[in-house]
Amino acid sequence: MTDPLVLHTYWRSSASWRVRIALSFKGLDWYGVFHHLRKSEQSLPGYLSLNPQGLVPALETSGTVLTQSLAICEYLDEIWPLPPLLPADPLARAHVRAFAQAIACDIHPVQNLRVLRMLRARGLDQAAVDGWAREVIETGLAACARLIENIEGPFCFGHAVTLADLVLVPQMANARRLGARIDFGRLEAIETACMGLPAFNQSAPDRQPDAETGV
Ligand SMILES: N[C@@H](CCC(=O)N[C@@H](CS)C(=O)NCC(=O)O)C(=O)O
Repeated sequence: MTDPLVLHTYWRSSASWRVRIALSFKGLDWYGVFHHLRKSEQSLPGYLSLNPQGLVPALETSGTVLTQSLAICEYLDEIWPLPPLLPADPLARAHVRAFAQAIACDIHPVQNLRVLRMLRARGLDQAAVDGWAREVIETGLAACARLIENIEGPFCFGHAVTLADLVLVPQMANARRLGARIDFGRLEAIETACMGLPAFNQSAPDRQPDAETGV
């Protein structure tokens, strides 16, 4: 595996952040190609030829293009198994995946940029659109907190970082940016523990080369 890993990313994309954490957690070198989502660069023909969905992230590796952040993270975990992103026990793995998918499938897509743009295009004013995003995040994260309420930290599933943490931390940042109520003590404690690790804080949005200030 000698070809470079090329990540198509955007600094504030939470799905891209998941993959940036995974790459860093595995100690992998990569370089980024940046697509400015608010300028709709993800919809330009050149990028659509790589990812017909017009979404970031996408990862170029081994002569192909991988899409979907969770699929990318699991691919990285299979090729570079250490440190692992999933527990060894099948039941524990299923719980971790369920938590990750609760965010990646049931919260994030409903408050994604293109959905919020569609709502505005259909006549909702900005306050109503923001309220939609906040409600989706608050109800979704409250359910996530309950999913792990009986598990001791510091991370979602105990003493080891898992895929669940890679998905939770970027979603917490989205929640804060969109003004959602996130006083879910346990989730915030997990976020703090994760952000104390280089893989999380070095891959954070404001530390990316394409980061903008004041937006
Ligand atoms: N399920 C996809 C979601 C990807 C996604 O929604 N990416 C967002 C940024 S976080 C995006 O590219 N949005 C552009 C748009 O909505 O047009 C994944 O996990 O990779």
